[in-house]
Amino acid sequence: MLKIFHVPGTRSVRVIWLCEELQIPYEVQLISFAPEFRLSPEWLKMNPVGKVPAMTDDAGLSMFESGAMVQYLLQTQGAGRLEPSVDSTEYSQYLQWCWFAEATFARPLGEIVNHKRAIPINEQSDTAILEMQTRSRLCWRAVGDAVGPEGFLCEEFTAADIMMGYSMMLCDKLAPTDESANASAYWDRLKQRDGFKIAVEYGAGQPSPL
Ligand SMILES: N[C@@H](CCC(=O)N[C@@H](CS)C(=O)NCC(=O)O)C(=O)O
Repeated sequence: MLKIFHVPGTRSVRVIWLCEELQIPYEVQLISFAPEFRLSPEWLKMNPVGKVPAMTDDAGLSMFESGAMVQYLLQTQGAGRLEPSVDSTEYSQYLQWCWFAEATFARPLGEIVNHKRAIPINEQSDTAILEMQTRSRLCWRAVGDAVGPEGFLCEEFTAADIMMGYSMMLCDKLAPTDESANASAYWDRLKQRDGFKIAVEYGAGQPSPL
């Protein structure tokens, strides 16, 4: 059985959402986001930099990077679902958006979280937050331009939309904007998916870094 270590509002949402879409059995273990827990020797064995999420199974699997978990589950249990085939013309775009979601879009958003949580608020951090919001909104608009008024990142809904959905959620909270009607409508479409709704319900009401 897969076990997903989860804190509400964090990237484990992606993994739970994917399991729901693919109907992969899993269990969720809620953990604390307190630095004392995340930096404990016990948790550092699960995630060597003290972050969330982590995922294990009964056969010795142990992973700590959300995008890699998504890719691993697709390859081992996806049977071709939720990703275009490697020889399709859209496969390169699929990969690009998966990586963009975490490497480019989530990066300034993560900095906003850090500045709000861990760095004392002063004039410098305010300036940094504004700068990171501008960078995040650029990504929000780029996604809107890519999906158009009714679409997804590929011809159909794929795991790239799950990767991006978490980044859209962060942006909506930390750098909200109505600059792209397409992006706002896309975010509304993602929020309506049952898998997303279930993923964000785990631990709702518990402390969250968002
Ligand atoms: N690239 C990593 C990022 C992990 C990450 O930044 N997790 C956040 C929560 S969503 C965290 O634990 N932040 C705590 C910190 O950076 O101190 C992934 O996708 O799993």
